[in-house]
Amino acid sequence: MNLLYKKSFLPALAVALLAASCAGSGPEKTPEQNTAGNSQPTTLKEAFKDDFYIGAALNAGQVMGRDEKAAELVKEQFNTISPENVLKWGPINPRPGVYNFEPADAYVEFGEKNNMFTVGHTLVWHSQAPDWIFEGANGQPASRDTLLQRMENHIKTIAGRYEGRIDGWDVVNEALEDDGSMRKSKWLTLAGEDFIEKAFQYARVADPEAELYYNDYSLWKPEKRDGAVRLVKGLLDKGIKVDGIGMQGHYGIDYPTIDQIEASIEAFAALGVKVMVTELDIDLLPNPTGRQGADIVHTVEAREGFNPYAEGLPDSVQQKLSKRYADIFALFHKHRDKISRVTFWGVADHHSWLNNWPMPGRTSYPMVFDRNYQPKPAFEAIVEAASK
Ligand code: 9MR
Repeated sequence: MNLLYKKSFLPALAVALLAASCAGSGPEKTPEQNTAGNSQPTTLKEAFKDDFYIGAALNAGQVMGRDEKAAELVKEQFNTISPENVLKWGPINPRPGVYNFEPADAYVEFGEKNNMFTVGHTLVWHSQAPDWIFEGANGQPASRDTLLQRMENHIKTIAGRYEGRIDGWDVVNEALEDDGSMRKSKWLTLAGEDFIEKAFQYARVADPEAELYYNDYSLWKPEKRDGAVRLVKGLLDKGIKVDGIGMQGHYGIDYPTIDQIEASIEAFAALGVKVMVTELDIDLLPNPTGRQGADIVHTVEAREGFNPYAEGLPDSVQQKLSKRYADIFALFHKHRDKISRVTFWGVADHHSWLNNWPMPGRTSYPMVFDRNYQPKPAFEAIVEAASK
């Protein structure tokens, strides 16, 4: 895949080529030249530069100068970013007419300044969507027309504000149930199934150049994979342009299988759209929901029982994590002709949402950088996977 199509890379490329022709050396550090003095690249973006974009989701503090260490690490390691929360409907437009653009503006500027492929997440979602969107007059639910009008206005306002500056939008997020049927969200029940095509149409108008994606979790599940294929094929058949499918990638240490992930990469690529891994992390902690129902567990006793690595990660588990990341990245590397981007959902371990889900206050280790912003053994394992 050619990573140089992004407009803003072109001037950088010209400068790099000019420098190379003057100095007689390549534009980037080559594997032979890296500072560690060995033959492995020292950054993820270098390791995968011929394969796909590689990135991280950033929080508000990281783009607003409150976590310089994370910001530096991101600049060093990644060439694409996603906004963890700042562009979602609730944070950016909590009440009618009230907009909180500052963190989102800072996010987009961060991407622009650092020549990164800048993702927008997300325009239409059932979660982090304030109640007022779905309310009509006199406490009644909003009518279909009102709801679609609000959606159009939202997409026009947000995608329009960043037109030409956001490279790809998660237009619709998580519209499917795990069995592949449409999620019974307020979007579906109040507006009808075509809310999805409307969202894509409005987004295309608001920013004609941006790539537009459908994004969801557990897309490795066969029924949900089929549901996503049906959904996106249906849109494409109607002439609605969908540029890619985002497989979120919130994986466990022992699920899904590599074959399950591979089957989804292949099924989505067969539709002729880009495949992206958009929210990658690997949860090492026991999941209480399997044993105690779906409720979040709040008692200290219960949390202690489910927080086994509060004092640190044993080597044996660290190695398991490395092996798991190695296997997953070997798969991504194998399918680099289909995958356009891989994005971690966070930067270092302490930033991850998995410290607070499905119960608050645990110590989680899902990323490849530790709480001191240092690469974990999984980092080396990933770099190694790129070289095979
Ligand atoms: O990481 C996000 C967390 O900070 C928010 O509280 C949460 C709200 O629902 O959303 C998290 O990000 C989600 C993403 O936007 C969509 N896919 C699932 C992610 C993890 O919940």
